Amino acid sequence: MTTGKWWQNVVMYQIYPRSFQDSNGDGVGDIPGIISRLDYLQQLGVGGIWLSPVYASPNDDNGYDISDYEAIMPEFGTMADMERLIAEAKARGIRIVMDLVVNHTSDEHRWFVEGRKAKDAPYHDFYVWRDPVEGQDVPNDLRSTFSGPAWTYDPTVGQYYLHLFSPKQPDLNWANPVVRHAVYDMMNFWIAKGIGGFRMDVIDLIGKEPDKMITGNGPKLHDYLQEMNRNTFGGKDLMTVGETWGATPENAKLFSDPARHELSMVFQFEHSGLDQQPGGEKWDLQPLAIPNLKRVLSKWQTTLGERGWNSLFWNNHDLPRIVSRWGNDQTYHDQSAKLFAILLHMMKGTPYIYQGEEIGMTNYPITDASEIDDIESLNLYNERVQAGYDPAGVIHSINVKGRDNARTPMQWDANDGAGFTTGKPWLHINPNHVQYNVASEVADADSVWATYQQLIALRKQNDLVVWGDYALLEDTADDVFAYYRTDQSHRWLVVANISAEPNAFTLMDQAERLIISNYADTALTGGERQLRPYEAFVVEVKA
Ligand code: TEU
Ligand code: CA
Repeated sequence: MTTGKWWQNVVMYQIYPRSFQDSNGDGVGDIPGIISRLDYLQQLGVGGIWLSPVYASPNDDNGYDISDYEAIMPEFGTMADMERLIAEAKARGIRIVMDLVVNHTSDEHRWFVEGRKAKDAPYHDFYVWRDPVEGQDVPNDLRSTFSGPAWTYDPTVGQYYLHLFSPKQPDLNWANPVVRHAVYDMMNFWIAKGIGGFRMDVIDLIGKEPDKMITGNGPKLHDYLQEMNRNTFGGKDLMTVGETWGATPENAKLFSDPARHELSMVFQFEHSGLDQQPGGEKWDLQPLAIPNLKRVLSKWQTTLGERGWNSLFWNNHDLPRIVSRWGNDQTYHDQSAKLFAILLHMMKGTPYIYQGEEIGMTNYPITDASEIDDIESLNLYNERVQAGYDPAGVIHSINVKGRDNARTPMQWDANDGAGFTTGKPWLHINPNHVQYNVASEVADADSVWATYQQLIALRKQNDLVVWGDYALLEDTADDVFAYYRTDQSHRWLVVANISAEPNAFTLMDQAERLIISNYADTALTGGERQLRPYEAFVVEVKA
């Protein structure tokens, strides 16, 4: 018996449509391709799909620059295909969560095309414009996430417009109520099509006050979200997850406390920044210290324990692959991929799997700048090389942190084209698809895939996984991450040795039953034991 909302009980699956499944040999994934893989997703057991953008777009940032919110990108299919996807998914118990990208549009969106015709043109005040100031290059020092200033001068208008991302992604002016209501109308258009909800791109930026240099968590942010809730999804059985790079456990409660009528949950990135130098950019690397990972994730688990709700993820289309990043994609590929799966899926919150994670897909190291596709990495490369950085060092950072790592095509089988396409793929396919692919993983009862399938089933069968209290086991070796989940009748102990070295661990409880493990012969005996490299297991212990 399940209680709570549907989105508290499911595991979500993110699809990056360009790279998931091509159906017509043009090398680009598409909606009919996704439909053809719904049976696969049902077999895996997921209850929802977060679909990265499928709207009309010139693809400056692969669909995160939308030129028409109510049209489908022709490369991906038609609106009829989209409606069929929603219906076919629903028939399999899977809801489609759309990506809502409303901090900005494409510069090719009709609103911007009209608005940039003149200062007094209709739609001009849909965007954030500032007059030039004598003696200043740009209105202020705000920077674009994709390098360079966040302001671009438009000679026709004689003003600068704001873009926190690329110049082809002008920021919408959320201070304008007409803009807000145009967005709500568009959301209602999609809600009427029967979708399951929205993932909201960089939603914590919409309350920005650029003149005060405030971008994230602006003063009006929560007012806007409550207004959006009232005008669109509020009171409906939909899920909403906000992408919030600046979230802290305290403000995450503001977003996700049901009494405030804002969002179901947010994606927080605190753990994701732990391998970056404090004060540096994501490219400025430092090794991950496991005690920090334990501290940060435990803080989120307990702060959002009673009010609010966590999202759980290692991967998405912006992040490097977890098995390459914090696991070991050489000697302990399967063990470490399974370890991160077990560690995350036993936590409290809604887990998200990013396509290919369930088969242990790895990063794709490039050797030359000509192999870069992503706008963020391309701009970074040019900026840093111009500034005198060693090109090989920049390529190294891109190999470790760049977004193309996550975007190589899905590895369905060992054939040329990896079962993704019969044509020339839009982005390089990882040659290790001959080893790591869906066909071989699904056929192997001991695979990474089988672990994900088992974890999803465990969540469905055990209320404890959804609702149980979380408590970190403090007294362990640095690299051992262990925690309890407890409800009225049961207690589970999760143990993970996040290291290629063995570590001692003392099982103090009386073990009743092994729930899942990534080594075939995990013993139930109590007392001290040596955990093997990347060993992870869950045992039910005496409560
Ligand atoms: O990402 C937000 C974002 O800020 C990322 O670009 C992030 O900063 C970067 O990967 C790390 O430096 C969202 C989308 O997920 C991303 O794909 C888009 O490019 C971005 O918004 C703009 O829409
Ligand atoms: Ca295609």
